[in-house]
Amino acid sequence: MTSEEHIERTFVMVKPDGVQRKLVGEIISRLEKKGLELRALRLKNLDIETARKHYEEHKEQPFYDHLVYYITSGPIIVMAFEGFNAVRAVRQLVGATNPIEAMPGSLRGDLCLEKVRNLVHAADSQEAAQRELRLHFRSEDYVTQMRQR
Ligand code: FUP
Repeated sequence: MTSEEHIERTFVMVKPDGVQRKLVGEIISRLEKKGLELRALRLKNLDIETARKHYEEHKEQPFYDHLVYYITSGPIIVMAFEGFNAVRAVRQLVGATNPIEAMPGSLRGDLCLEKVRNLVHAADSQEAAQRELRLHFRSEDYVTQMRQR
């Protein structure tokens, strides 16, 4: 293990198109097969206020209102995954923002076509991961240990 490799937690969301297309299992499966561990998971509808906070960094962008509208349009899955360099590992598995540019083999590269309906959101830095995990989870949502038999 080098100094750059450490266990971290990241935030992942299956967007409304992923839930609607029944790709939740496929998405979780690919992340788990990579070796990442699921620590928290909820199926929910995002309220507008939380959606606005989630996409705060884009609030000056012309597509901001559409992003908020879309992400609140149907159920989503929010997840916390843990593992070595989890932020970068998940971003690699998710692929580029525009699915046309996402590499084949990545989730977006293999499974979607449109920029807004691009299946998955994943935190792009450790700071973003911390912020997004705090926004979507409470401390009691995390499960870290198997119960002793
Ligand atoms: P990503 O981190 O890959 O999810 O992408 P960004 O945080 O840059 O963008 C967040 C969302 O905004 C994307 F999922 C899609 C949408 N978006 C647009 O609709 N148009 C753009 O030009 C850029 C992003």
